[in-house]
Amino acid sequence: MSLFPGLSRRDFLKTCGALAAVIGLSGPMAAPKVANALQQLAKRPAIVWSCFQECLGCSVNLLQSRKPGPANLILQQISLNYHEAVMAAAGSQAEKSFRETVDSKDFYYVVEGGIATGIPEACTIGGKTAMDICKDTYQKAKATIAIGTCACYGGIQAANPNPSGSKGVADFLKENAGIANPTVINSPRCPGNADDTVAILLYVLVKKQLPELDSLGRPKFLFGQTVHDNCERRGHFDAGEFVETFGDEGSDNGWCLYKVGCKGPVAYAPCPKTRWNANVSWPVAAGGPCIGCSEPDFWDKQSPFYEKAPGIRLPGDITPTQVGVALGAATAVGIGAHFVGQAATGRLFKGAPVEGKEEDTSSKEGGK
Ligand code: FSX
Ligand code: SF4
Ligand code: F3S
Repeated sequence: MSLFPGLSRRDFLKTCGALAAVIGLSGPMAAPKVANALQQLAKRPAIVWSCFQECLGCSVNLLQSRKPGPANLILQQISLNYHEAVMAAAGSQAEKSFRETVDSKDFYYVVEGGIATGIPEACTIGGKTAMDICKDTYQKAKATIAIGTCACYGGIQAANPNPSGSKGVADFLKENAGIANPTVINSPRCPGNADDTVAILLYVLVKKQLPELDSLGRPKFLFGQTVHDNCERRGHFDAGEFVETFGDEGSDNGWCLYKVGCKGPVAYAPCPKTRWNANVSWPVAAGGPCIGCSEPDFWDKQSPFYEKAPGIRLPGDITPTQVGVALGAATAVGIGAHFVGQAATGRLFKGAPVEGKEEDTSSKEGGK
């Protein structure tokens, strides 16, 4: 009997092939390797999923995953032991499942939403604040993934003036929970993309190590390039062909949206490659500019959303190609410098450290 009900062997292998490519495996044995790894999992990995300050869009994206598709495939292979919004259990039953799973220390932790640090009572579950839940659960997890820009960097709750003191998980752990060098795998975008999250989980499960992260905690295999790098309208940017106002001739021709606010040149995300809604489309393809939702503080720093990004010169100043080269070089230097800094301080490739000191994670699945 198939391990994956409703999925033919052919579709299963096809999906495994797509997943293999995303996590950087190639060659004829890549798909069988992923398929084998999934089938050989001794038991379904347990997931604890916390929902803090957010809009639930990240969960909705997971729940609406297509079939067959990466998220749907992995959903059949994990045990979602606790998820406030979608679990069947409630009240003390739900709390029991949460406690048992967390105390087992044999689980992966997914956080959706920011942490209210200024007004901790602004976000409580079962009488405990998000701060207490997140700190305790992080310390017991095999690895922690922050899904969505809210969990990564605070998101909309953290927009100026940030009344509740909302922060992303890593900043909260560092600045409010006394954990010097937390390891949190950030999977931003607003909402978080389920395919990204399952790709990260798969990477950890198949490769038995954490992915290489950029300076903002994002896996480089997913977030290593800008939207602009892979945009289907990039040829028009290079040719100096821009939409000047929505609805003009350039709009009809599918020209570049930079002048009407596209932040693709500064947004690190795989949107043009993996797209959204079962690969159907993504913001720029649909005619709207990228608003840089993969970046910290995008509500404040990338707005106004329909005005061009400051600091990038266009044809007439220097050539578009030079713009791309200059921008790429600047951002690459930024990432490189932070990455070296992280490696030097030993923050990369570590499992969840215990408070105050880094734990030896060599025996942990997901550690290195
Ligand atoms: Fe945040 Fe998730 Fe934005 Fe919403 O729940 S990343 S507000 S669209 O989707 O956390
Ligand atoms: Fe695409 Fe935006 Fe870059 Fe234009 S500015 S090429 S629309 S990502
Ligand atoms: Fe966000 Fe831009 Fe992608 S707005 S979803 S990073 S195209």
